[in-house]
Amino acid sequence: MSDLPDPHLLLDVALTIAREAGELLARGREGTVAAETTKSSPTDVVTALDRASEALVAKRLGELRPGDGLLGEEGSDSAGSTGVRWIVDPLDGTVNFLYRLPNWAVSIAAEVDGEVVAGVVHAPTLGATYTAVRGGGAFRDGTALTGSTVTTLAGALVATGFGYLESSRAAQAAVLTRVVPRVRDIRRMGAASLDLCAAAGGLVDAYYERGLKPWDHAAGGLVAAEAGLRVGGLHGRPASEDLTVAAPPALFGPLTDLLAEDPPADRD
Ligand code: LIP
Repeated sequence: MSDLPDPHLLLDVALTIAREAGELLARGREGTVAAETTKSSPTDVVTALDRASEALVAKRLGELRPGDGLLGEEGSDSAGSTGVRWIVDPLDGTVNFLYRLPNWAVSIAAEVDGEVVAGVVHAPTLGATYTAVRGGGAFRDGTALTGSTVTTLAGALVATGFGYLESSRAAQAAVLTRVVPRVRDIRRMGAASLDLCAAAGGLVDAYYERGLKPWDHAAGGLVAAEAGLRVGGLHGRPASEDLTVAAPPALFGPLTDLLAEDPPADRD
């Protein structure tokens, strides 16, 4: 696959499509939105707009990047034949969207030969668009991002999240009872892609969550890494469903040590 595309070109494609999907969602949000069906639990809802957004993204990728693969939260799963695969959360923060809270986004990442090389997290209601290209830095609406410089857990404002299964939430709450006394405070904002971008922009000092799927962290993880944060899991592993942590290098070790105190029994 000698003629792999320039990541900046992939970013342009992701930006164009994220804006179109964001517009469809923002317009749809003006009307009545209801849960159409559920997935892993009664509170893990899917709206018609989650599906419409993914359908739009799939159609446009087919037009602009024929032959590329696609992995989407709402079921798209094709390997493609070009060496490029798109990893898409068509509406991250679905529950926020349902409750008319502003913290939701379209998250689109381009992966080349298994490595994420470009990502966009577009949040119309927040008026924010985060972008990154591997080795090219991270930006919010064109302004370069550098993460937090906080070096102690006690001084760290930490974002996190919880799954949709009761058993996972119970285990995550048990971890939280250990984390809260050891950090400055916790923020629960409801969309992993935006939590990772908030850490990239220093709106929080660090983020961790168990149970994330690739579409939850692919684009936001690149934004956080390109802003200078260390992004990964336990024991040197990459970010995954077991654990996703984004933190300044000085905080990454202490935070993962704190999280490693609890066996990862809490997967969705
Ligand atoms: C959400 C994640 C969030 C997590 C929620 C949910 P969704 O994704 O972004 O971090 O805490 O449980 O998984 O379902 O809105 O695409």
